[in-house]
Amino acid sequence: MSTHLPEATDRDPQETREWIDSLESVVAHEGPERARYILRRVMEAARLHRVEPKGALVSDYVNTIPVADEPNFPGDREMEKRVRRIIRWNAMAMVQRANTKFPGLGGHLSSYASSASFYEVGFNHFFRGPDAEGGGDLIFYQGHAAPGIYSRSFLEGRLPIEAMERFRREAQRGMGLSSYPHPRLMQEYWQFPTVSMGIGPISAIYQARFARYLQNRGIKNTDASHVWAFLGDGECDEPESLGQLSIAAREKLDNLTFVVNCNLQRLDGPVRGNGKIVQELEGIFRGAGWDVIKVIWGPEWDDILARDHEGVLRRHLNTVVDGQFQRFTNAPGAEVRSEFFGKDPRMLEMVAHLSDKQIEGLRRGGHSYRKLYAAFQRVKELKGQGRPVAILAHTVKGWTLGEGFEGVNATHQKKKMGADELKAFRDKLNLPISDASLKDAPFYHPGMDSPEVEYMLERRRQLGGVMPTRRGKIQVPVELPDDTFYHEFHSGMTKGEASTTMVFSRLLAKLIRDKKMGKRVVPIIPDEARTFGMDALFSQVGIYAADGQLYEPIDKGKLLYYKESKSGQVLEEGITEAGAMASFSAAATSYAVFGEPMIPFYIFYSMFGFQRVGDQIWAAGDMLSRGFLLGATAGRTTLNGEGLQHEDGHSLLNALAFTCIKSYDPAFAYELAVIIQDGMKRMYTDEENIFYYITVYNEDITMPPMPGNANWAEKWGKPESAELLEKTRRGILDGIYLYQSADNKLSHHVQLFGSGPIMGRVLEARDLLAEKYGVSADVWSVTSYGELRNDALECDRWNRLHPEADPRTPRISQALAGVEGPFIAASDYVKALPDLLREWIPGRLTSLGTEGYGMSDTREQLRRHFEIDCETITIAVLDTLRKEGKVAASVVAQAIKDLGVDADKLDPLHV
Ligand SMILES: Cc1ncc(C[n+]2csc(CCOP(=O)(O)OP(=O)(O)O)c2C)c(N)n1
Ligand SMILES: [Mg+2]
Repeated sequence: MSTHLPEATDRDPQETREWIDSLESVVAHEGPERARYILRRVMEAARLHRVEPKGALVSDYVNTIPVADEPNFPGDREMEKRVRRIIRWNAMAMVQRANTKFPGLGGHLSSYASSASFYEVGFNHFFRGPDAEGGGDLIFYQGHAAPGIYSRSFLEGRLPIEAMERFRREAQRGMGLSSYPHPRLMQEYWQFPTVSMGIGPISAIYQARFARYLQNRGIKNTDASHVWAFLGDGECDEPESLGQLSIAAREKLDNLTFVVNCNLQRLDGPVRGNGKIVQELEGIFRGAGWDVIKVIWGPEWDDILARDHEGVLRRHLNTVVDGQFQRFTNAPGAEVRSEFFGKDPRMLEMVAHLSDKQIEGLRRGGHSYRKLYAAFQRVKELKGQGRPVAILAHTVKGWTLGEGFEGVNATHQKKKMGADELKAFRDKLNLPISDASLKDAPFYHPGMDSPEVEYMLERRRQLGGVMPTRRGKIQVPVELPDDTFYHEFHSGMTKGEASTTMVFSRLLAKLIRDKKMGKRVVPIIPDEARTFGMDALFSQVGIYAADGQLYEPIDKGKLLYYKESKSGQVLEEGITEAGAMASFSAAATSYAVFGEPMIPFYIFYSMFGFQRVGDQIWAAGDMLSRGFLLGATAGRTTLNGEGLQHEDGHSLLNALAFTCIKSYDPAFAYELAVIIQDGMKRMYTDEENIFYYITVYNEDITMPPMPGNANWAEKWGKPESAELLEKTRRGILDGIYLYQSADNKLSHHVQLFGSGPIMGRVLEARDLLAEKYGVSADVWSVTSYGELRNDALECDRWNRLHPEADPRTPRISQALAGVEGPFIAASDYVKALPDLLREWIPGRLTSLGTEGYGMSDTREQLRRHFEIDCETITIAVLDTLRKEGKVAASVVAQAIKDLGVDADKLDPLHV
């Protein structure tokens, strides 16, 4: 990556010098524009001859902004320094005090210490607060820097000292401060969770894009709002950090800035000991189409670099690897002089006028207010150019914390300072904290009427208010469609078939067309719309494309053509579940971030949800997302030909661990409609901080009418029943309802649970059991094992803690009160799901499901393999009755034979 060419390899230095002299002469006499023009022409010629230099994306290891172009710093430098010092102290104190009183609580000193100046320049001069036009800027704070952000709020009078004392002690609700930015825990403070490395950066990109989406669709003017994402250089190792950079450039997101804290260290040691992380990142960002502003050296270097007429120092800076720079962090000036500058007598000459102490004081750029201000100001100037910007700021990890911290490999993990370190730190910061109290590392607040606090508050007033600030509630009511809107989905089909995916697609299209809330619907699809039969949406509402459509689509003229449009509604994300998930989070938190509630429906291959982007889903929960995740092509055997990397039989089990997610596995159209209708009400009217995961399948079935309604009554020759209709609705939402009871009880009677498409196999087994084996069955539709379990857990816990009160009865127990077992449950998901309810099932439970990797084959073969087809369910029922002592083993053995099931077939668990 380095552009460095060693002088030793120059065959003709005289000739080289002449070329350089000509260039310098053009710069001096005709200006930089002309020089740039000539260079571009020369490069064109070089390309023609195939001799263009490699690595041209990387510039020298010096500041991008020349000294001459640095603006004057407009703030009160001394005042801001004092503010910064107080914040630095308190950021240290909160970690120090927490760990002194409660060893093991943890926290970080070094990350904020290295990045304090970034934030302070931002807060005092750039970050626009919530009252600013467009709702202000959106800031992704580096997770481990949280103590510094709290300390600023403390100074501003937003956080009382009691809160500062409760860093990382949140069990007493409403009192403590969360370890990292967690909106879930501090709902009026943090906006974006950033601590799982990589999730902040990718979220920031899609947040900036979503701002444009709202703008281009005419929903909100977000033009003035800027997204700032602060991340670590180590964090850039994560694929999520850099993997989507190109979309930011493609979408011309000049409302987005990454500020990378390049302290050259991660947790264990150097980020690129043998390389140069800043240079590597510069190449990556530029290659992806970003502008890069490097802030490498502090002002102390200006004069030295100005003496580097031959470029010898620059070449040296280009070659010294990060591990070596790290070593110089704490080295005495004399050593830096001899080991660094001493590599060439010309470099020694450049620093000959400096004392060793002055050499020791040569700062890195990321600690210079002036240099950072210039970089941030340049970002502002670049707005309108259509490019996102990355500021790569060179810093020292643990800066100002003393020798035990600065640049040492263990610095990330150090939670406490020793007595001498505290004293040295206090002296360095020049704070009025007495020697006697030093050991306690007391918080320091100069008073709300002190000039420091008045200054910082005035700066914030000018910039639109204090930050971070999160709006917790929906400000614009969402008018949801009434019951009649859903009736068509409740009525079932008399002929033809549909899959739940098709039903969902129709429901979504109808929601989009709704006059009142339709515009708030955000369909998100990662290159899979055709798979899900949703491509009609492309022409109906258009695919969002910031540039509109610059070409004539190949299918133009057809009814369903590929329509891209600036006001398009569909987010067709391409093949990036991570990107799509980031879009989901942006849309799902728009109610809080932009004050515009949006309703995302993100539909994806269910296999590529929880297990692929699970951590992002977790973060979406942290962010208090509201919306719908649709796990399509669901079911281990229903998606049949695709094999073990596609066929999902466990995402519903994954979903259970995400307690803010309501997960459902509907079998029928009306179940799906009931769940979505209720979900929208809960999230957008009742303001519950939940979101949904619903599995939808691609197996076509004839959708039945909803028990209780007119079509149902007609079909079964029964009276219409509003009561039954409501009971069914409630049951669907609770997780279980009686779908069909047996007309007549036969010699044996069982209860069958079915979910998703396996409900069809359960119904077949019911018929076979009645016909051949004298077994009758009631059939229950289980729409959510997860919901039932969570409710049961909640009741049990409440009862345990209120032993003298009337006990609460779990919904599963209410539904099955007086029902006699045994119970046999089957779904296209793992047996572990029904097993989770075992404790509350009033009788013997046999769980059937799809543990195992699976394979590709027809649905019939796969269902036989996993033992969830009609015959294997029948055998399981008979065997359950055998265990109950109701049928003989020989009956089961005979059934195995008669039904053609191979008793010695492969156990699916082992495939
Ligand atoms: C996904 C993930 N993996 C691992 C960690 C643990 N971790 C926390 S901070 C850190 C090092 C961070 O280094 P860097 O990004 O360079 O930040 P800085 O040096 O500014 O502290 C690691 C590995 C994490 N938070 N998230
Ligand atoms: Mg780092």
